Amino acid sequence: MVFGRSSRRETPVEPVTLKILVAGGFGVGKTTLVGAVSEIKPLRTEETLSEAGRPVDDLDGVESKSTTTVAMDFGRITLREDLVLYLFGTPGQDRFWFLWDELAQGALGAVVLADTRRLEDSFAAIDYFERRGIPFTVGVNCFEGADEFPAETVRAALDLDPEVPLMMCDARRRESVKSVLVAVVEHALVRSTREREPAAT
Ligand SMILES: Nc1nc2c(ncn2[C@@H]2O[C@H](COP(=O)(O)OP(=O)(O)OP(=O)(O)O)[C@@H](O)[C@H]2O)c(=O)[nH]1
Ligand SMILES: [Mg+2]
Repeated sequence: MVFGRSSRRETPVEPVTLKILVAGGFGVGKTTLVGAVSEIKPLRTEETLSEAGRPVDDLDGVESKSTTTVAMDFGRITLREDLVLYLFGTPGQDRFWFLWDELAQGALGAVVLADTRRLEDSFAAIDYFERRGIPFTVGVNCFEGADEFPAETVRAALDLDPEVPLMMCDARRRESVKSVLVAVVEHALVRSTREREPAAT
């Protein structure tokens, strides 16, 4: 038959879409991470760091940084044809904390990025997700020039629960970021399955 529609019509797969937050301290690489993996042009809300902001903007370790996120980053990545992640990068500076509750609504999980030169900057993000029971994975962003520490040392310094995954990553590399995102999704799924199972008697 020349005309007519194929009887073997493929039903398009409706992907599951999940919301993931990308959090962590100031200048730890959140905007870079979203930009590295997003398959759409990431939405950014960058403002120039000004001379006036110097007393409050702590640039130790990221001296070359010239802009900062003032609302959020937004990007999208298809992990599998039936699994799409929407990434929401948070602003790193304390003065934007009021935006977090809005951004966290409906999030399946989160990545907390950490920089070993300023680990304490990521404490607040870890506390935030722990308190709200939002599953998260820690990605240690390996900046050049930063001392390398074994994962166990970083884990102890961050006082992480044993079940929280921690991995080394490079926020500029797509494959590296993808592994962190897969870890977040897997961790969140394991946790939600466990919570749904009736407690063993
Ligand atoms: N060497 C190195 N530089 C990085 C890496 N990730 C980010 N950077 C640089 O670090 C700086 C900070 O990155 P951003 O992505 O803006 O950090 P952010 O966490 O979004 O910062 P805020 O939104 O201001 O909190 C930028 O100059 C990046 O180019 C990395 O893995 N290695
Ligand atoms: Mg940013």
